[in-house]
Amino acid sequence: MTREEKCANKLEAVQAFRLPGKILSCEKYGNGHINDTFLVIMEEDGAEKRYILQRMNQDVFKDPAKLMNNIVLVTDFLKEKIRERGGDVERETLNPLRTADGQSFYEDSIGSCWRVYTFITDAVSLDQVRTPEDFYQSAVTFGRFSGQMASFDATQLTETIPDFHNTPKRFETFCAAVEADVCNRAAGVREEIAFYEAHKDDMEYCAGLLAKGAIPLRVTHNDTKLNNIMLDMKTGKGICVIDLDTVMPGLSVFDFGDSIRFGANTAVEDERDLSKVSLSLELFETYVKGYLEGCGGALTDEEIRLLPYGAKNMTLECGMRFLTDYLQGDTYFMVHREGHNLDRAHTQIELVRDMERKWEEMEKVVYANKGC
Ligand code: ADP
Ligand code: GN1
Ligand code: MG
Repeated sequence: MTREEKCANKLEAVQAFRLPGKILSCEKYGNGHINDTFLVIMEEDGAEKRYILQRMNQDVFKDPAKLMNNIVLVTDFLKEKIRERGGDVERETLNPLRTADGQSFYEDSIGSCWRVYTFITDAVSLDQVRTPEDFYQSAVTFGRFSGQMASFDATQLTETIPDFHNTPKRFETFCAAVEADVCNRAAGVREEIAFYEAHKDDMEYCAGLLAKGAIPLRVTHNDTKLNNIMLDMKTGKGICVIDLDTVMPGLSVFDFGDSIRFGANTAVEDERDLSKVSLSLELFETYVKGYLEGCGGALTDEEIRLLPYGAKNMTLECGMRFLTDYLQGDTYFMVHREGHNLDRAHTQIELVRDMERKWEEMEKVVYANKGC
């Protein structure tokens, strides 16, 4: 079934949530690579109200019921925290709605699973940093999220994607994809394959330290892209962390690193002109400051030392995942053009090369800010 076919019953899904008023529109929305997201506009008593409808990607998330259980647990927990500090629970966390029969998601007649969130109003999610302040705000907000989740009982959570950031395992999957070469694409990407083979040791470094107990496993977000955060349109402040599908035990340095990979790149993730790709040291420093501030002193000295390694690890891992998906026929990430995953892999390779050129400066930035 194509994605369009899987989304055929979107209006049936909207109805299952008994949203008040009449449906004005239900259109594709946002730039996520995983779920099918729609903006639903309802009209009630002459006023418009917005909602986010999502078809959960069941190829990626095999058990929607367990996934939604995680989201309900995490958002209920966050609501308590927000109430304690007198915040606005409607805007500072995702709010999953219930179906008419009290379920957190709706399974339609062809097996597609849907959820609805209230729309976070007067806020934006960005695909590229506009000003360093945006990035600083996202750092503080993701850091604060990790700090808040420190007192959450991780044993309640299902691992929604096992081995999600197990980079050595991702490398094995990549090697198997090269070997299988189901689309006969490997011959055209020999250099890219060699790049990842040459970086095998780098991709084992953080995982090795975790295995030795040198860094702790924490409850982390695991998908800390800039567009997974909402910024207030008026104040510019980071208000809410979204896309909670991958909240699971993980490494703080990977949450940090994924933000750098996406947000401190001077080009967009799928830029074809590789001369635009580089690591902005200014944005790197901005994020270090904001993240350490947001975490509120929770990170150990070893975690702080490893921040540049987290950035490199996540850029290597993500690029290798894009290349793996290219080799396997683009079945995982949503693609919008021929070679889209390969273009994405190229930006990630270029970004790693630039990090390697700027490695000493990255370490100096972390050292200079470690007291933040
Ligand atoms: P994916 O897993 O595919 O990345 P997301 O949950 O990140 O899906 O949603 C995609 C986009 O939809 C986000 O980047 C954001 O722009 C928008 N979005 C998601 N949830 C909300 C919400 N509750 N309010 C406003 N916008 C949202
Ligand atoms: C996906 O869901 P989205 O678009 O926020 C992916 C991340 C990748 C990212 C690359 C569940 O994130 O792991 O880093 O694309 N999410 C999942 O842009 O695989
Ligand atoms: Mg997202």
